[in-house]
Amino acid sequence: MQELDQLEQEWLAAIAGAADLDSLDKVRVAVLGKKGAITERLKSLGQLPAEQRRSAGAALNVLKDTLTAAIADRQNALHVRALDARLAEERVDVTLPVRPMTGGRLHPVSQVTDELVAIFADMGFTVADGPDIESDWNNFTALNIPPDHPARQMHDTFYLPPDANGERKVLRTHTSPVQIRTMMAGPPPYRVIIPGRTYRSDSDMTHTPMFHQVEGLVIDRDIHMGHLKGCLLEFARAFFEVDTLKLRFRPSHFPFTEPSAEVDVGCSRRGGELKIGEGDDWLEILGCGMVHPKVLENCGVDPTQYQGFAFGMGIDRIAMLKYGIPDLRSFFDGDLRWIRHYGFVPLDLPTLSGGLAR
Ligand code: 2NL
Repeated sequence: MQELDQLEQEWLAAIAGAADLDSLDKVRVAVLGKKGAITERLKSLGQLPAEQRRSAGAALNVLKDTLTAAIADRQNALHVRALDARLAEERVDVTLPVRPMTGGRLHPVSQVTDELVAIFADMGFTVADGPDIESDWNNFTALNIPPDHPARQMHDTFYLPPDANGERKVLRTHTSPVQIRTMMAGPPPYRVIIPGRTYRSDSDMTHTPMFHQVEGLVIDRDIHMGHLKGCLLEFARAFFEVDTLKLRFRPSHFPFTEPSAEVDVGCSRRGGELKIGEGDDWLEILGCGMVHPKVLENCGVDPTQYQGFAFGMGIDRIAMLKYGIPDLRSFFDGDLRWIRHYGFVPLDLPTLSGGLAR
């Protein structure tokens, strides 16, 4: 008994002295574990004479309960202490003022992408994205561009080396494969826009091998070309910030839409200065059309029940038009003086209520 009292004092001291959860666990194993001191003593009770066995067993069990409770208490205390330490270390003073913005600027492509998202989100669109490296099927075949179609050569595609199955992946030539993925992933209705990087093997004054596109897709029962015109007119007026801006739809052709149209904005070029939204000149900004029934079919959408429109435009091009940037290739030079001149302050987020750009 004397011996147990002494052990109790020693072990309680060890528990109280454990500085962290790891050392506390070592004490627990040494005392209560499979080969722990209490466990071994309980096992050896059988060797005692019967008259001592009962009282010795009772005393050991009391000690075991005391130590178990002490360990649990200590564990709690250490948990709280660890949490307090973490909270103190990770404290953030949310009342601190924002660090003054001196250096960084948003690229006009990022700015215009944010503006597009703000405008279309306000109309109820969601934003989708997908990989830059695509299957031939998602990029061409599903879009009614079969293997021998001349559009494939027109696209000047970057092909990757064939994989083990002989499949040649491509750098997407437009963001349409993301619409294909969207339609394959679940049932209509769809109302999405997809801004992103696109690639074509083309490089001159007005083309870069990597460029940016935004495409939109609206599919539901009873969607018609009137919706297409209304949607794009609202977009163009919000984007160019001219309430009276006019659009002109010209018949065109794309393999994935029928009918198809190219869209011009009204503009003036008086005195060599381009002004968008006034005057009686026209400037092409995008292509669009009613989604071809074959494209819907390819994606498992029943064209007798659902139809709708799609559109696509070059983000780099509309950024140049809106912000008067003369040279496309300057977008990708990484010139600090250029980004200081044409860039945007990151904290001025484009919103419809607060203004798209300041
Ligand atoms: C342009 C023209 C366009 C589309 C893109 C599209 C996507 C699907 C189905 C049908 Cl999944 N159409 N996209 C439609 C018409 C025109 O882009 O000039 N882009 C720069």
